[in-house]
Amino acid sequence: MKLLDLSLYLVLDPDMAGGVDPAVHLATVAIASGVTCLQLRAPAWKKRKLLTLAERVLPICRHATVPLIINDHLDVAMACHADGVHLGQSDLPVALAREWLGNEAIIGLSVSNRQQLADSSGQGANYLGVGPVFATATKPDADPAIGLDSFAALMQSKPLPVVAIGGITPDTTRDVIRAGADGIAVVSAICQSAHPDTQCRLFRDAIATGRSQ
Ligand code: TZP
Repeated sequence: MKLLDLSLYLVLDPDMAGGVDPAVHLATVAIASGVTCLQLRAPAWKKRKLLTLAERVLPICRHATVPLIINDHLDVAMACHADGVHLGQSDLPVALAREWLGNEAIIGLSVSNRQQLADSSGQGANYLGVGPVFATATKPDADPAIGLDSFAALMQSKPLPVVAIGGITPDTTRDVIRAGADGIAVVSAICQSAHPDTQCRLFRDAIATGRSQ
């Protein structure tokens, strides 16, 4: 597997970014500003359009050695030779993704409660996305927010590296890292920002502060 640095994990929503061209631009800016892992997540898009975007973003990621992960769609991940796939609890099983993508692929799994966290062990994922930590409008069908204290309690028995997701901003990043997250995954706070470069740097600073405390 490629080196997996979960520190600042951008979940790029191309609709939020303004479409295909703005999404490609955002990927470039975000990677130049400290994003360490990039996921494409376009729940409303047809696969062909997602594949087209992925094929444009992949060389940008490769140039910076930042892994490109595709949300949900194993076939799109395979078609564009992405570095991996991120799966939800109701997507195809991790074991199948591992079989199809091979040992080198990065496979992430979403987890939103203690039972799912315990069950995630041994499935073959490389990392977990745990959330929503805070309330978020980005995923209307998300489970209720876990809250910082319960998130910290979950981190006591994490079986794999964890990115925290859901409502995370530069202001809350330090606490989430101190609670035990290896990194943070962000959609709206970067995709809707008028200054994504500055925003990414604020996130990086907050991550560093959280780790130093
Ligand atoms: N999974 C759990 S919460 C969430 C996903 C994809 C959305 C997070 O988006 P935001 O805008 O960073 O709160």
